[in-house]
Parts: sequence; structure tokens; C-alpha cells
Amino acid sequence: MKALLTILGIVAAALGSPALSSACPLVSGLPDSNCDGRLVIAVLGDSLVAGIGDSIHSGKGGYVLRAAQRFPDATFLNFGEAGTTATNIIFDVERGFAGRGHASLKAGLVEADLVVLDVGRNDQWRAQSPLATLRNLKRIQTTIHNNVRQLTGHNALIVTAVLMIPKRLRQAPWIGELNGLLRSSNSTSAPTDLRFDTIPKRYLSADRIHPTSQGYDKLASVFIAYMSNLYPAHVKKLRPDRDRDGLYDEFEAERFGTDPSVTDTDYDGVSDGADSDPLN
Ligand SMILES: [Ca+2]
Ligand SMILES: [Ca+2]
Ligand SMILES: [Ca+2]
Repeated sequence: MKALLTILGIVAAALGSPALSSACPLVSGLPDSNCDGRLVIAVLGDSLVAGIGDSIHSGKGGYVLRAAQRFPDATFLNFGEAGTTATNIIFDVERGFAGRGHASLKAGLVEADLVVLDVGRNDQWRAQSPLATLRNLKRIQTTIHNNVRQLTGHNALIVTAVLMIPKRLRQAPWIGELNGLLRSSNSTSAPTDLRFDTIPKRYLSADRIHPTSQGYDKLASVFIAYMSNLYPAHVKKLRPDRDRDGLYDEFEAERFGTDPSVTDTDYDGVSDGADSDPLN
């Protein structure tokens, strides 16, 4: 009977019956980590996120714009703000989740499949230690994790960038130290493997901290390679799909009512991820 139903399911699929309603789909070839049918990437940071110095795009856009052009079906939210620090972002994120302004930031963090943090270089001006900045970056992550889990029931995916190194005398070694701390804190649940520190200094503009437009092309190529290779690898680890039906374990029982260990919960021959009505 099951074999017959399987054949019927294959025939139904071939005839183009309504299906694929519930699988966590690929969007522009990239995994939809929160399984809502959209791919949203929220990038939080300072002027290098905003794209200051990107002269061919009127001084804004930067690597986030270039990634949006490369993955047209995905939504890239640019929360870059010139001069901001890790401390400022803690406050922005906390206020956003508390409903005190920053509503678009809150909305973006809640729907994001991936949150990118690229901030810390301005913290040096506050005469604080790189270790204090690392702690503040962790606090941003904890705040996002706690609130997103409370509001959606699932864990956010957050990557913290290792920063592009400026050519400024005091700032460069300070950022070098922060980058060392970031690199050694890399883990599966809190990756720091977006490596903007690999961009050569010759791509900096005359102000010695912002990239030129060619520099932003380089940042974009690092970011696009990240999205294409490491982001899917993280999703694979952090969103296991034991029965390989296209629905991640953590969404099966809770959101779809399906069994995360059974490919075809209602035994109708159509796998849960392709079944328009996976329970009947
Ligand atoms: Ca999504
Ligand atoms: Ca599954
Ligand atoms: Ca089924």
C-alpha cells in the first residue's frame, strides 16, 4: 500500500499537484534558515556597513548593496550607521525590542535568517579595551538571541565579522587585537568566520579607514563567498533536518505538526517538505 501511495505521490508531483507549500526553500540558492519562505539578511554596523567612501554609489551601498545585487530574491537590510559603536548597538537593539523606537531594527532582527555584526572599530575612540568590545559584541548577540527566541520560538543565526584593518597608527593595532580575540572566540553557535581582515590595506581610501569603491568590491566578494559557502554550512549544522524532508527539525512539530524523524508523517507518499497538507 505504501509503495502504491509512493507511486501515486510521484505521479501527483509529476502532474504538478499543489505541493511545496511548507518546505524551508532555497532563495537565490541560499537556505531559508527560519523557514518562512523569505531570505532576509540584517547587517548591523558602522560606516563600513553604510558604505561610506563608496564613491561610485554616492558614498553609500558598500558590500551590502553588492550582495543584494548578487542575490536578487533575498532581502538585505542595511542598518549601518556612521560612527556607531558596539555599545550604541546594544542600546539600539535593547530599545528596539522594548518598543522604544528602532521599530524597523526590531522587525528586521525578528525576520532575519542571518544577522551580521560588523562593528567595533569606533570603540577604540572610547579608550576601552578590545576585550570590553568583545564582551559588548557578545552582549548584542545575547540580547538578539533572547528576544528572537521569545518572539519566534527559534534561535537566531548571528555572525560577527572580523574587521577590515585600517592604516591609522593607533587604531590599527587596537583593531588587530580585537580581531585576534574575535578569531579565537569562533564557534559553531557564535561564528566569527566572516573575515574582512583578509582585505589588503591598499584598498583603503585616503582617510586610511574606509575602503575605496574597489575596496567595497573586495569586501563584497568576501561577503558573497560567505553567503554562498559558510552560511549554508552553518544552517546545516544549526538547523538539522534528521529525516531530510526539507523541514528543519526545530520547525517540524512546533510549526507544521509533523514528525521530525519521519519523512512522510501522514504516509501518503509525499514527503512532509513537499506535502501541501502534511498531516492528512
Ligand atoms: Ca526566512
Ligand atoms: Ca525534517
Ligand atoms: Ca505526506
